[in-house]
Amino acid sequence: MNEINPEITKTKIEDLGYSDFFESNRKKLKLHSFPVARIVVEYRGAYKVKNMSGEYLAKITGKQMFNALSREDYPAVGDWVVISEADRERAVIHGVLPRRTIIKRKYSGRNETQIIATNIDVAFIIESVDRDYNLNRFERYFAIANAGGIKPVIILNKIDLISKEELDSKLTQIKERFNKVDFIFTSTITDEGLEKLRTYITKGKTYCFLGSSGVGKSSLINKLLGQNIIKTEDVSLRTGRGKHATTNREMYFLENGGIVIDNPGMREVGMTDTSVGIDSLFDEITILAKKCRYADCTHIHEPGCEVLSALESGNLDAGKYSNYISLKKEAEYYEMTKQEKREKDRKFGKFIKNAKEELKRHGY
Ligand SMILES: Nc1nc2c(ncn2[C@@H]2O[C@H](COP(=O)(O)OP(=O)(O)O)[C@@H](O)[C@H]2O)c(=O)[nH]1
Ligand SMILES: [Mg+2]
Ligand SMILES: [Zn+2]
Repeated sequence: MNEINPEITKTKIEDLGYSDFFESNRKKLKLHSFPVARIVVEYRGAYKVKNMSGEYLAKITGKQMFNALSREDYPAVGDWVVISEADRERAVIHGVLPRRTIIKRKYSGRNETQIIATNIDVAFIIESVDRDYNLNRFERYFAIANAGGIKPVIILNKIDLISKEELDSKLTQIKERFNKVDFIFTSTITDEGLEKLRTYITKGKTYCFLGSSGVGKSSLINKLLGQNIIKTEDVSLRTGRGKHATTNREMYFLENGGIVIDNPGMREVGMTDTSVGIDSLFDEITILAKKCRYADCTHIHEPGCEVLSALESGNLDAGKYSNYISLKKEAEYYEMTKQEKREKDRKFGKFIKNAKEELKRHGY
């Protein structure tokens, strides 16, 4: 085997998004004898992982090791995992390193969450100016991003479809409602805004594209890649296959060193454990709420409620208020399973302990 210059190795793995955060956890968990790799695609029951040595098709093995207690314990796109190489094309995943950030959502109708992506720096929340445009939807995605500790940035796409006047009015609405969030207006037809989007993306950082299907996520990423690598809606329709039949959640590496993740079909956004996210998102309401007569005011019917009086006097936007209430309700519902979660965490700790013993037995 060739000697690898540690300096070069270090810069290379950082290009994939690796950092001291992951390295110190790898050491802490005594997993430093394993190579690390990043999950770049998630298939049904398998993953594509990438590191300095190349790409591998990887599977989880060892019942004991990956006796996952919930979907959240499984690797997701963006994760750093420890692997062992089976051969030049295949690898075995032994464990997931602790996540720095996470984007997750609730399954519709089920009390379970789905991890969309992990170890993300910025979430681009995309809507298109046509049928998809909805300010409340932005707010829902912000809650998801904020809850995961991720900075959201608005992308409004397909601006070629509307007049300058319509665009100006949307710009005013967005500025008024989300004065603290950055936004970019784009078109993959006229290339407007693409330069601004590019300057947002820096080397070694990971960006997740979120939004309903059809808004142009894949088209935008193709533009960033400089070639049509990802199938967009039209193309897959022409092949006669289902719209999302061939798309997986996948990570792409840009020439400027940025790392982007495309997401297939996001039909709806649900809430996860976002109570913290909601509060930071609606600071305006939180500040008012501090002055409510009752500390446990729900801001729905209580006398002496500052939120309601601001709403009546017109100082608080009605759309913002109703969105706040519905988000809060969803989050509260989700909170009910906290106890269950604690139990799960306890079991997970035990599972890690067993896994380590197993590793030792196998001479790692
Ligand atoms: N007019 C217009 N159409 C676009 C733009 N960006 C994407 N589209 C079209 O919108 C459709 C959906 O795009 P796609 O990238 O597959 O959306 P995704 O589902 O979010 O990945 C395709 O037909 C694209 O050609 C744009 O900026 N302007
Ligand atoms: Mg797509
Ligand atoms: Zn109140």
